[in-house]
Amino acid sequence: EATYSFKDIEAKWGPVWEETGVFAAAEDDTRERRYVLDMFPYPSGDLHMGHAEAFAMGDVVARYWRQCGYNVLHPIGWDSFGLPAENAAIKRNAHPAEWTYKNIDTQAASFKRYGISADWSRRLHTSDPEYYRWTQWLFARFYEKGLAYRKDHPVNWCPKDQTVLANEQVVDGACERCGTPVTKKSLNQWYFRITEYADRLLEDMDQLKGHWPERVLLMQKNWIGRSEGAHVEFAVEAAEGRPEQKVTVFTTRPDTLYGATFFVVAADADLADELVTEDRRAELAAYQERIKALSEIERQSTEREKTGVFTGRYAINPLSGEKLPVWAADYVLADYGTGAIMAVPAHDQRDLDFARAFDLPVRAVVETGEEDPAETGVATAGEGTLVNSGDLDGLGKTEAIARAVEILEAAHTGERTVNFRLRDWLLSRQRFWGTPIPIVHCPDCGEVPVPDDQLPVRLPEDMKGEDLAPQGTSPLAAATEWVNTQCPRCGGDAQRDTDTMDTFVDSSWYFLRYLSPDYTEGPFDPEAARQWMPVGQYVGGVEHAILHLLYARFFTKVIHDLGLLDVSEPFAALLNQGQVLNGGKAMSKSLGNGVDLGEQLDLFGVDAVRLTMIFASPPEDDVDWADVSPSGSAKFLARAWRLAGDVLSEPGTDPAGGDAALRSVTHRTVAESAELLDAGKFNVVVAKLMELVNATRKAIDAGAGGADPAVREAVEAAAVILSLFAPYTAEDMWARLGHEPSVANAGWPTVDPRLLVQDTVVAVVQIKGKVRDRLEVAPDVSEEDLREAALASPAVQRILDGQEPRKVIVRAPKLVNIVTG
Ligand code: ANZ
Ligand code: ZN
Repeated sequence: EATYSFKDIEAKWGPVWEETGVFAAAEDDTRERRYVLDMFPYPSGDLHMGHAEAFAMGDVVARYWRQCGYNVLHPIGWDSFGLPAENAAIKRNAHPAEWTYKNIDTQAASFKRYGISADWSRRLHTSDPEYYRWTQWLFARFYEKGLAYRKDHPVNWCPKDQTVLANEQVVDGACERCGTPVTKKSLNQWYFRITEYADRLLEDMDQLKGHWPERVLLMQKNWIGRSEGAHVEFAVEAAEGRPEQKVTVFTTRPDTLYGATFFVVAADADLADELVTEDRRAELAAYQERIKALSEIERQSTEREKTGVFTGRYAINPLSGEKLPVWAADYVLADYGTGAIMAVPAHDQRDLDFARAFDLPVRAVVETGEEDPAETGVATAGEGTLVNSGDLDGLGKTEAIARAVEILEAAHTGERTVNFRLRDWLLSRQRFWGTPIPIVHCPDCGEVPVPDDQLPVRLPEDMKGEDLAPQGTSPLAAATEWVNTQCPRCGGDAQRDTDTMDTFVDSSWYFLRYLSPDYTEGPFDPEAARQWMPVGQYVGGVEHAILHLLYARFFTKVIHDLGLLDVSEPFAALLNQGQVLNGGKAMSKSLGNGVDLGEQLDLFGVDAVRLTMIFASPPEDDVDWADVSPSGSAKFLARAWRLAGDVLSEPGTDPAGGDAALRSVTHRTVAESAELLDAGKFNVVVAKLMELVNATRKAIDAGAGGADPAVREAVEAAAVILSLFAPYTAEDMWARLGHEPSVANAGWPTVDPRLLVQDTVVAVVQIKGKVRDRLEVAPDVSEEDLREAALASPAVQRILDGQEPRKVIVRAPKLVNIVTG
């Protein structure tokens, strides 16, 4: 008897797959195309357990679709620009490319060992000049459309990393990477005008409903943060030599205008400095100094005591004509809405807290039936009837909003508007290892894009170690030879832009480059995109729920608008796989609970690790490695593999006439597995497969013997289903069954519907020991279902006559005994 050795079969089949290129997508129009994509990895060290989980999931889909006969595209590549490479290079006095490409090689070897059915011929790295040439080309198109622009802006600045951080890279006021408290700094930065696409990014989520996780859609929606409301213009009265000035506020509640009792501008906005009277300027400056140290979270915290300073000015309410004192405070944010608000303390909690802190009046204008906010300190935000509000009196909230807007519009002091929480995408990074921004600054011509035929603007190759150390400006600024260039427009002396792009730019379009990785006329071949897009299944971690996915959706829409792409949503379906934990906690260096993937593979084999990942839980749930049993998986694989050695009939033997019970199990397993795979319940498929393997072993031992053609049918089906989870074992079974490689293209077994009909058994229902009904049920009916069926029986109900049974004893599938009285 041959014995199962994962080492032997891994060594045998890996090279065969590599040489025959079985997983390459074909230029084949006879089959429907499907695109399966895993979020590409960042090359930090070797693959880890998280990669193993995510890529096992994506591979199930790719392999399943291949078995179903689709022409499957399942590419692989690396997101290879970024800070860790740069930091490693500084430490080792090397060029970041060295570290990056060494790690990529390590990971690529591990992916091959892991048996990922990837099309290696399309491999890409975002740090290759052939790739970033097109990232720059796309930037140029964005620039032409006014979607890439520069502005001075206070930015989040990490004093330790000496770099600008996007809002989302600031966690609780600290740098996401190093934990240093973030400060503000004003810099001239590049932005993408993603806000122009806010509405479409929101609306098009309708296409994704039901195909993307609900919570991801919700996170995107909140991030975009659409608010309907109005702009209302207030005139701030002239004071001590200062002219009258119009200031607009954004409000979602124009119905509450008569309840405004004061006015607040963001203390750190220029507007505060413009408005403040001379005698109060020093006080404002001191206040501004104090709030600089606070994070946005702290500023908006409802726990914190409200702070602020009076500006000495008054604003006139455009509806009531009332004079409202203008304050500067930190709870109003400079970069949301207009940076100024009308404060309605009766109906807005933040305003009420402020009013109580500074003894400002509180006037309710919506009668909600709740207690007086001035007394309770709790603002009333609910529906109600307008009071104390002139023409609005007696109206409900919705009508009052409409009426208020009408009045304001007629008087040209306001209008309906929509405001978004989404900000433009800050893409400049003052770092070296990224895509250079393809712009030249000319003293005469200003900003000049580098012409397409001069792309890529390559990174200098002679910088390393300390050259890359963060200085506040980009390290590229010190590369004089690189920086000094000729203006593409006038030929005069000019300088290159020294910022590089946020690596999220690189990853916003990589899924398009895979379609035609060698294409030289553009970032991708539009014809290939017509054939392959959108991605049919995208797989990756929920940590990318907001930014990466939003940016990729934005890029897709812009590229669509450029006329290069039919679709305007890149990912038709999304799966967020769970995390791999150990002992109920995420693996981490500090907890010392890391599990080394390589060691697991050495111990149990690739297939056992992959099968364990899949079997442990539904794909979107976490897997606790402390609770799973790769050795159990390995035993199961050996059991399945041995079956292939017991098959005595020839390939192609007609299974008709074989063991009927086994055939029924086989066909039901195949049919149910297909349904479960379509529904993403991969773990249940493994359970079904285990049952099939057990049933087959039983059938062989019970007398059918290995010559029974139903046994071959069962083992072949098992090998095909197993190929989704344990490709090496399945491939070897397939060979032992007398077939040519690869099992990956064997084709999903055809189901004979006649064999799906399950036998039924008769369950007897007794009441107080007397037989009252007989029910036809499935042999594997659950106790619960049988109990329910028995109690629902008309015969039983007639006798019970509304009485609650005292006890129901269920012995599935044969007997239900109901005890009454
Ligand atoms: C008056 C009012 C009365 C408001 C009321 C609310 C309730 P969302 O829904 O998040 O868009 N606001 C506007 N700009 C702000 C800023 N820069 N910083 C802090 N708060 C700001 O919130 C819109 C509401 O938040 C606006 O409507 C404004 O307060 C406040 F009973 O205006 B409201
Ligand atoms: Zn010029």
